[in-house]
Amino acid sequence: MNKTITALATPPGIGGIAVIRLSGPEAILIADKCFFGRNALGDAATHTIHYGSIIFRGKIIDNVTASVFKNPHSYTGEDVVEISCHGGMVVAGEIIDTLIECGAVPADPGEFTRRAFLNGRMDLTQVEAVADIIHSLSVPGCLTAARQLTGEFTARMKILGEKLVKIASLLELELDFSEEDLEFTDRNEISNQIADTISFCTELADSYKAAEILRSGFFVAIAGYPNSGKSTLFNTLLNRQRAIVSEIPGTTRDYLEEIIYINGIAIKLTDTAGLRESDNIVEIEGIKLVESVLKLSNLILIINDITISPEQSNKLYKKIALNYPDSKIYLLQNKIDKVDENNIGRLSSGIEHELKISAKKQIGINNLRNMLENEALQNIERTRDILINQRHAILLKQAVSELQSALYAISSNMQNELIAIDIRKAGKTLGEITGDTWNDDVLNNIFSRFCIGK
Ligand SMILES: Nc1nc2c(ncn2[C@@H]2O[C@H](COP(=O)(O)OP(=O)(O)OP(=O)(O)O)[C@@H](O)[C@H]2O)c(=O)[nH]1
Ligand SMILES: [Mg+2]
Repeated sequence: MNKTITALATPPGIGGIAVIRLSGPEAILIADKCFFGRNALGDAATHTIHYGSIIFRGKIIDNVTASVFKNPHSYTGEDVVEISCHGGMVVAGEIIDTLIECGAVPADPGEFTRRAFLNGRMDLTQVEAVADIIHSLSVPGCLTAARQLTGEFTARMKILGEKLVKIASLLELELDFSEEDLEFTDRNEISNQIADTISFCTELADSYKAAEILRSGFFVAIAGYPNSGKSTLFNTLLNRQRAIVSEIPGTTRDYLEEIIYINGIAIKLTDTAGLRESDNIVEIEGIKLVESVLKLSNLILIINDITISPEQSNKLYKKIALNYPDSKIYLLQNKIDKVDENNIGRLSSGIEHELKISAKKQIGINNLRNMLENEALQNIERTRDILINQRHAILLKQAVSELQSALYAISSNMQNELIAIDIRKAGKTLGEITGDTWNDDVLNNIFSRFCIGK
């Protein structure tokens, strides 16, 4: 039998109230050992709230409310009692200790949600949506995860899986009746349906990058030669003096990361060390780190000091464009406050994506913010209402390769049973996304992202 688990469900610390969760076959029995209200919780109807005191060994710990949810209509599918007590560092801890003395055990991270999955209250994509909501950094990310919680993604995967099973069954049926006069399913029709499924799955798998932007933010790196004004721009976009700025080239050594929000979209900004040939060991290390930052960036801003020359960074721009073909790159002509206004229009690098700014005097910064927002939005648009994660993307790609091998089998006139095997494999792979089939490793991996009490 499952043990009855307990944990704090709200963040620890000072707050109005704290909520303690208790779930398992003995949840109500254990709560009744220390909760004293007008009636015992054992007599309470499901989905009701009761006022009372937590009293243990003659000592009153707090006045609380207890909510009762009886199985199977609870978050975990088990009997659940949620105790709301006064917030703070002490009371909730005392109540949890009491519940443990009365027979509960401390919950592991994500154990409530894990039980919800094992009891069929949620499928795996919904479990993952819960984690995404908790960790969400941006409004659109949170809303997309919330939509996933309704089970829409699972429903779509189920329809796809059923379609594949139907095709496989048709092929196998032909095999059984091949001696008789059965009308053969049109191979072209089957190939078309498989090809449709392949393009749907590929598109979904490709939206993984966009989903990651919603999860963790749009990654923007600020790079360029020393002294071009990278740290000044970083501070300007952050609205505070976060990075050290100086007229000495090579000021920034480590990279600095901060998140800014533009209309609810999280943008992770990274200021990096100036790129140049150097024999200073610390600086060389800093320059190596820049490469690791650029690799992860969705967008790279190359800052050029226009007072030196508008074309000074062109070589750097081209090199970065070549090395990081997946990232969009903008050239920012900085320090335009130092240029004669009549000349600004004529000065250009000739590079298509170019903006003129003064990081120090805050000229052109609104333009830059709008550009960042538009670029982030363009990338996010590809999420198609579903937050694909790495696990989904790997399975989708696996299904695609299984379906491609089915297509190959059809085009080479292989036997039906061989074609059907590949199609069934793909169906099973899609089933793993929703958790029709799963193993402990998969679950442990998913729940490692959860906190205790969820
Ligand atoms: N006039 C003017 N000066 C600027 C502007 N942006 C930066 N500066 C100056 O340029 C110098 C270098 O600025 P930083 O922001 O430290 O440059 P950086 O690119 O971070 O330099 P490193 O970290 O050394 O690579 C400082 O003296 C800044 O005040 C600008 O828009 N206009
Ligand atoms: Mg700097």
